Amino acid sequence: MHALFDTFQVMQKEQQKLFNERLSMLEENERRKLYKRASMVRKLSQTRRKPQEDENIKRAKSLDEIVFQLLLQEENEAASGPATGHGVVVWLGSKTCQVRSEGNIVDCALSRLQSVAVGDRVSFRPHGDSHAVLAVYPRTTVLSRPDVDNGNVERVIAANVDIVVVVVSVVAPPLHARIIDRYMVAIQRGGAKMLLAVNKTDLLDESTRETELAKLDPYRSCMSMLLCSTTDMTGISDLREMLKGQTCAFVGHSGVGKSSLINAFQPSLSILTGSVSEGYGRGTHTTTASTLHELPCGTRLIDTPGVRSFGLWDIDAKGLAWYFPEFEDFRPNCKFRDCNHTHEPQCGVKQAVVRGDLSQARYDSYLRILTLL
Ligand SMILES: Nc1nc2c(ncn2[C@@H]2O[C@H](COP(=O)(O)OP(=O)(O)O)[C@@H](O)[C@H]2O)c(=O)[nH]1
Ligand SMILES: [Mg+2]
Ligand SMILES: [Zn+2]
Repeated sequence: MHALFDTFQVMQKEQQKLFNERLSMLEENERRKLYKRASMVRKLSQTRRKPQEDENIKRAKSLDEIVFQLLLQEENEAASGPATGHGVVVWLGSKTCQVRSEGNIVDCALSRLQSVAVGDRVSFRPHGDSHAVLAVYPRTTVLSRPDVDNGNVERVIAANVDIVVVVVSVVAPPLHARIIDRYMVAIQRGGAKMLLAVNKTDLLDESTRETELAKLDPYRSCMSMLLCSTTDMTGISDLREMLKGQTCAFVGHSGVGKSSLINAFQPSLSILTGSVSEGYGRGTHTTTASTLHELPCGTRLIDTPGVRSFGLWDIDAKGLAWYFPEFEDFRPNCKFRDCNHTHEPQCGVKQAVVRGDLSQARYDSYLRILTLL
């Protein structure tokens, strides 16, 4: 039996058990073939950025994931027959999802073991009075966070996204810059690009403008940033241009204007926003389920529910600095090759912070995240 699960946190316990069982039923050479196929699938799909030191650990983990997917796919096909269609998941409920396939919306039921995210490419076939998802194809990028109730389970917020638009607002709600650092780590880990959209700039006046926008100074040099407002349409045409033809997820705290921005893009969508009841009959004030909207121009926008906080998935203390790209220039000046930039003497990063070449706020963020890992 393979020594599989030391680093295997991605699947839930139940899935791990099932996976072990299935794998032990296979002959050694079948098992080898399956792993070979999985490694080819991964080569074709994986472009995620990873810290170099962690390469081996991460590799083993995601290969098992792919093997598990292949096993499930084979079983599903053996039980019910080959796929009748393919498409992209555009809406996800608790036991069902909607798949857009050749212009139609197909309702699919999900089994307990299937982990599907908005943006996933899937195959399906008719099953009972609905459809069943057969295979979830390997993801090119993900935006993940730990499950709020069970931190050992990965929650994929969106899959196969080119650009994640992190939306923050000024004044109401006031700018919370800390969440930007956390998103920036998770987005790089998952392989997408990042754009920071600073919304509600119409609320800034002479007295608040300078102090509010100064909070963003640490980010100007390390990410793309756009000031915008859905009230006076500042920045909307630039945003449209930057996101053209791409698949984009809008993320951030509640009330910052994610749904409003998507509406500003394409008013005919008329997504409900703000204090109006939205979602599926729950009477809440905000977006309750992620939804992918495909615009006539081909751009795909994923609206996501607001978050209270944003935890980090599968980031370890040793690799964290890799996700602070501006540290990289100063790393060669560290005395120790494996410097964590904390207590070590002769640390190039700390020296750069003291000289003012690196932002104190970003370095503080690094230390704060480090203590939580
Ligand atoms: N003043 C102002 N209000 C905005 C702007 N964008 C959105 N809002 C308001 O902010 C509230 C929350 O917007 P919503 O799009 O639902 O935020 P979400 O929770 O991030 O999706 C609503 O009342 C919107 O009308 C903006 O640019 N300026
Ligand atoms: Mg919303
Ligand atoms: Zn250092």
